[in-house]
Amino acid sequence: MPKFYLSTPIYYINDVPHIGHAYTTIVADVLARYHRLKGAEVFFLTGTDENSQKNFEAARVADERDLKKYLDKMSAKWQSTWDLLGISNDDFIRTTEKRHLDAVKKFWLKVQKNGDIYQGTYEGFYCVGCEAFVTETDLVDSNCAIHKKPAKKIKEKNYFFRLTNYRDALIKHIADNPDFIQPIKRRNEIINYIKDFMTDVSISRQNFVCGIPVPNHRQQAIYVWFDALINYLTAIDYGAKTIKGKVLFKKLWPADLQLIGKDILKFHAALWPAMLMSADLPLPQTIFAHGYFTINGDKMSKSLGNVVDPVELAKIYSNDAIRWFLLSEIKFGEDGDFSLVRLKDGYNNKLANELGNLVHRVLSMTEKYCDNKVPKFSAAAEGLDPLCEIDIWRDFESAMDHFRFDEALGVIWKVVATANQLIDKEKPWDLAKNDNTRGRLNDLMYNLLETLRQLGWLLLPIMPETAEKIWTQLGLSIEKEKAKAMDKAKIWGGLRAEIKIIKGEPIFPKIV
Ligand code: ME8
Repeated sequence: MPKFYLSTPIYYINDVPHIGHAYTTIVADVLARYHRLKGAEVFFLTGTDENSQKNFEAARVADERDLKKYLDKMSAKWQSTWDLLGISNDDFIRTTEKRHLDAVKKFWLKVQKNGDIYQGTYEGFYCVGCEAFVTETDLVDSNCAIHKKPAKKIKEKNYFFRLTNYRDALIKHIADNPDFIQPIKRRNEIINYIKDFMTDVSISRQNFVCGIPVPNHRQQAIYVWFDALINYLTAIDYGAKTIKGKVLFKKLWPADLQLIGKDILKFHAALWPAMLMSADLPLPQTIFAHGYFTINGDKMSKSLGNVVDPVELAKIYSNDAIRWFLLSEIKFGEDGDFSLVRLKDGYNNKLANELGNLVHRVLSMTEKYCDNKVPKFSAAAEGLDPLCEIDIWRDFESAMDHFRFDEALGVIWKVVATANQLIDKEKPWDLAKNDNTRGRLNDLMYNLLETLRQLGWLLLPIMPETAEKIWTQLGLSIEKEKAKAMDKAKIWGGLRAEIKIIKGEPIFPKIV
């Protein structure tokens, strides 16, 4: 069985998740479900980045003196958000866990042994918002250009990582492995950075209140990014001393896909692979940096009061509607805009009027014209060709395999539109009036019902709750249907005649 190890970034917990964090996590969930369908053993990781100054300051603002208590509370909030959104992660890593401390220690000692860590003095700026050492070119009037807050000037003795040792090896790896950094524009961006701007980086902070201590030098704490990146190894037991731990690591590493936003490209596409090279570990297959989106044209920010809470939104529209909107609205990899007006319009037009209405009308007609049962199918009559044929599946899988989720949804909606048109053309209400056309009516209805079953399969990774609702209304057992291998399930004709349908409420009720 092939394996598929994918991860999201681990998020800072100085605040609760917003729709931007949900975006990355939802896309990861879609891919995890898709690869499970294809029969892979999937390991889907997300979690929280906790040893950061940002979190420490947020705890103080929240008047929480006990940092651990604050971190426990916030991390639980993130995990519960993903639960409410139906995210199917296999593990949730916290960087304050013992397993992570062990992994970081092991990793540091290995890199140190390989000669890539040295002591030096860092003199320059640090932006707490970015949790990064920044240069004067990143500042506008002494403020960080992104966070609009003053960067702190610091001068301290700390440890450095010989990132520049890996300049040539990184360039070569990126050139030899076109899928390594995606999309292309991010690959070009990172090549420029590695060639022209990359320097050695400071990887510890002096006398620090939070952070994992440098092995054998407790006055220094490991820089939060050096610590955080290692989470991808920790979760598969890199730090474990037992044989069992080594099995998981051997099976799953290197990761197949690491999803990130473009804001953290440099850390993942330069520092991280260099760290892995230094620790004699293979590099992930693909690092995909998606774009950033704005809210109604503005950057999402607390001060603008436009931070969108994904859970509140899902309460109104449903989890699947949010998933559908994010994937169809924003071309994956590009920047985009999230508009509540477009969400509502899209929901009513595409989900309620097109998909929802197709399901409801087909089941209503089955109730009315076919005695509430799936009719027998005689033979493919002229003009009633299967709507989900090989080409549909091929186009769908090709879109999914290349991260083109908007196109994958386009394929699904092509089936929905064709089915709706077929009903309008064939007019089952007329076919039902005449005994001579009974056979054609049955063929038509079978065709439409089988299309719904297959739509369930196409929708399963992207809109899993909708897929299950469709199957339930078709009278299918969700468990039995899911237990089928995808290759078998997509063969036309899998719906058995005579099963009783269970028509329910419209799956996407209109929202006014
Ligand atoms: O950077 N549009 O955590 P973070 C799209 N802890 N995606 C967005 C977004 C937006 N407007 N806003 C946030 C960190 N994201 C580190 C990561 S990993 C070893 C350490 C998503 O809480 C996107 O995935 O700041 C981005 O990369 C991530 O949230 C940043 O999360």
